[in-house]
Amino acid sequence: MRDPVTAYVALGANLGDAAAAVKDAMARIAQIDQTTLARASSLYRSAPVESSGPDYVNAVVEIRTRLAAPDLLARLQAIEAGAGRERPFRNAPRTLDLDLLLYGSGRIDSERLQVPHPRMQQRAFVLVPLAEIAPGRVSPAQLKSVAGQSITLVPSDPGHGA
Ligand code: A4P
Ligand code: MG
Repeated sequence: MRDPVTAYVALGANLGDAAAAVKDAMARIAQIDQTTLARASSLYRSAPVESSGPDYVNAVVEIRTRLAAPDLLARLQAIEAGAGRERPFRNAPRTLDLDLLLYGSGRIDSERLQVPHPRMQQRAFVLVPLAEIAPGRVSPAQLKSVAGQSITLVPSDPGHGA
């Protein structure tokens, strides 16, 4: 059996109850076989970047998984489908988007999967939550380069154990 790999998954949603969709997705990621949820960032709100519709809710989770990266992607896509994700066009508003950001120190460049995620360095909605849970993975210079993009913490609701 392969050793567990530390991986990071970005979560995003901007249709319906986006915060609930992101929290529910975190719970589903924790249930993926051969995988444990190690850390979850706070929830953040950000304006759509190269996309449309309402503000997004974004977060990042750290997992440890024994699944190979393509198998992990398949599990993530099944969770997206279960959340009612439709794909009318690229970057369409979405009920749930799960992107594999990092898979250990691996580099993957296949048609279906590119890791590290090719657009993560340009996006505050990825780098800010990633820096919260994995500060060693994001440099101050990288954070500074996206500082012009507005992103705010979603107030947590203590009544619901958040
Ligand atoms: N794919 C390749 N590499 C990966 C990877 N590392 N993780 C392939 C996940 N999937 C990967 O993705 C299309 C195909 O990318 C998949 O079939 C998979 O084989 P998709 O989720 O179906 O399509 P998409 O969401 O339109 O593309 P993608 O790449 O997820 O979009 P982006 O570039 O990530 O942008 N603004 C804010 N504020 N917050 C957001 O969360 N998200 C996007 C999505 C745009 N603007 C946003 C946000
Ligand atoms: Mg995606």
